[in-house]
Amino acid sequence: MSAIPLLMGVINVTPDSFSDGGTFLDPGRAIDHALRLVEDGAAILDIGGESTRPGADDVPVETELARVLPVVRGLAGRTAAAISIDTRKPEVARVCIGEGASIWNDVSALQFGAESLALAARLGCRVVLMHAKGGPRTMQENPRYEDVCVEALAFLESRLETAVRAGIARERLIVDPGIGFGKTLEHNLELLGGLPRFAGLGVPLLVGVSRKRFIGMIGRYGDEEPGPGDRLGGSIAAALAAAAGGASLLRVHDVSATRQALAVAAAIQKYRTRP
Ligand code: HH2
Repeated sequence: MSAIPLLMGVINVTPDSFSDGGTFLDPGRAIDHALRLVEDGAAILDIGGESTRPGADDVPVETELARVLPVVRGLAGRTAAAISIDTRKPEVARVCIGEGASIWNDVSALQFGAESLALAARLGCRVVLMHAKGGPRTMQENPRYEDVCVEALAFLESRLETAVRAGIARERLIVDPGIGFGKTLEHNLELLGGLPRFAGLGVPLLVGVSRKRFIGMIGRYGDEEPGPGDRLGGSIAAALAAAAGGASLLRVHDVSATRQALAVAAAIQKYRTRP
């Protein structure tokens, strides 16, 4: 692990997110939670109004905006943390960036909206380009790859090139291998094990493993697969592995516990001796 990664705290303003759906649908609660995540150590707040869990239904623009906009407005100017809007929709990104968000986190890598590339170039915001195979509705239906790392790398390289050609400065771009987006347990592990290869893309690497299903699958003890709220230990283990693999940003629900684990791992690393 070199530098400690920055933490992006997750705020899902949705009724149906896989781990915290319904908890922060009230804007006041979402804002309080976001400010708490900043106190806990989040450098970025990622606000989402549409669940991208496998099988999730699409949400109309107006509904998504009605969920996220009061939260973006309520946080703008009240926190030193950067505000990120987690959306595939250019209409939602445009309004939220205008109201104080500075990062567009797009799980479709600016492919969902016909005008997304041009809009991101015009807005001058930072952009997260994430790899996914298929959309949320169908992505977990038997995803297949020859080699998931090679495919994700080629996709991200091509999206970076397309984004730069569209006028988005390379310094503004961040990539993400999209853990859990059209991937089996093994694909997720291959990506996490292969993270050092993503350094070759030459832009910061964001990784989101927090509370995801693959952690429940590995963490099964007896008959029960731990649910999203019982995946903290595995989420931290995966976050440490991602940091060791070169991630410079980690998207997490549990900011305080992750920050502490990263700090301890980094402190020990400084004293590591060779046999
Ligand atoms: N994961 C989720 C949502 N957005 N964005 C990036 N860049 N990387 C990720 O891994 C990622 C993401 C899914 O997690 P969550 O927001 O907790 O759930 P839901 O999509 O059900 O709201």
